[in-house]
Amino acid sequence: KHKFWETQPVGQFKELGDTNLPEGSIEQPTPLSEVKQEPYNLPSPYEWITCDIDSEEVCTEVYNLLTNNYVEDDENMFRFNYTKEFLRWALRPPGYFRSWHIGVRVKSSKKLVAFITGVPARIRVRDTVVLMAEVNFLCVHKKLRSKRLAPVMIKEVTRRVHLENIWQAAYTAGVVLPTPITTCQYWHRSLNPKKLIDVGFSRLGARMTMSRTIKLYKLPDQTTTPGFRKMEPHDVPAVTRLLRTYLQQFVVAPDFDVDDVEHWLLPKEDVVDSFLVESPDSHEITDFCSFYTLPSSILGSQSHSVLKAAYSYYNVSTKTPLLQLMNDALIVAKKKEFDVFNALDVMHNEAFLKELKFGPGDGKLHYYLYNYRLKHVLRSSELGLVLL
Ligand code: MYA
Ligand code: JJ1
Repeated sequence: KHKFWETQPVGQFKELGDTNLPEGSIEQPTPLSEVKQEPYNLPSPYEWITCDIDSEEVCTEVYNLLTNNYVEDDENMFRFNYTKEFLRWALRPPGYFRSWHIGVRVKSSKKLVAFITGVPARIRVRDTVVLMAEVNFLCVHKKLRSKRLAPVMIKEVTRRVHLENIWQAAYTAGVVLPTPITTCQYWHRSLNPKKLIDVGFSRLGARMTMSRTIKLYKLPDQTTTPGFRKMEPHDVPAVTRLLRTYLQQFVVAPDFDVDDVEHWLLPKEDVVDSFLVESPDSHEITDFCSFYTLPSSILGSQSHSVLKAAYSYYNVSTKTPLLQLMNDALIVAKKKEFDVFNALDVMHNEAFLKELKFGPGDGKLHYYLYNYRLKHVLRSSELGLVLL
């Protein structure tokens, strides 16, 4: 059934429930001299390139490939529309490798037709911090689908990761592959219900009018938590301490240091927003919330072309109730003119989703590890990792 994935060091369906298999690496590292030194063969019309994402021209080509060919919902009504600034942020974290930004071009025309990326990350699994690649943005042009290009791209990124002496990876997908470490549900909180209904993202509920719906989702103009403010550069050490302590409780979570927090959580306009609560009396940083900006193209609407979505990222509550903190996050997202606020049921998110009027979406997100076996499938609330 999975001719490619059956050959890879990932948990297999037939192993599920076999508690004799140990947790940890599935295959051991080989000496770097034994890693294949030359790229995998592509069908002859195509060639590998390493994408220089710093180059405006290359970044535009990647952006155009993804804008026209990346992930869609199951009814093909919306397509992720990552911005160039977002891609640069996602692909250049501390210690990134340019060689992990991989493109495929048509030799004759030089047209970019496929893409896959990795970025390095320290991921803790139970008590062990593992250096991994986070693999994302796998995309094959619509006209080249089902030609088995994806397995070659995955093998090539694996080879280039191995050349850096890294032997594990983390990734997510909307499709079921062998085998998820957990499966998360997407939830959606309407901020601009009229537009969402107009473009088919949501529907008027039973016995609901447009004006009742607008009233239902109304939010105050101002946040309510005293000391709630945007994160600033001088907050990086305090936020790192807060987040590290918080993430300890999850089975799988990133091991963020100050450089990671500076990169991934310091606000970047139209890319990532972060807020914290500074206690008015003690000036302690007690709570934190963040979301990233990922618009979607609206594929068949006369009235609108882009859906502006915020995605819940990392949130920490120690003093402010999580419900109140996330209500403030909704208020700032609404003010910034997001149409919808999305979240997965990871970490403690279940504690606010229903009460803050999020509804379950029709999408699921499966999380995977490459060359690392877990004995049991996790509950989504045991996951402390959000991938972009
Ligand atoms: S998830 C986002 C993926 N992108 C999209 O959904 C965009 C729209 N779709 C496409 O561009 C294509 O449909 C793609 C497949 C490129 C997805 N992850 O070439 P094919 C398997 C992994 O004939 P195509 C993200 O970016 C499929 O099961 N495998 O198919 C994370 C089959 O294998 P098998 C996938 O449709 C990516 C084979 O590919 C996925 O033309 C993480 C068919 O190949 C998928 N999302 O192209 C990648 N979809 O026969 C893994 C299909 O066995 C990283 N397939 O079932 C692993 C870690 C590597 C590093 C390790 C380091 C140590
Ligand atoms: O956005 C998603 N679904 C929306 C739109 C559905 C359009 C028809 N298919 C949705 N809307 C309902 C919202 C409603 C608001 C009021 C309260 C009740 C709910 O459900 C879904 C997620 O739910 N998104 C996708 O399907 C996109 C792909 C998801 C898989 C992503 C793979 C990621 C790649 C990894 O790098």
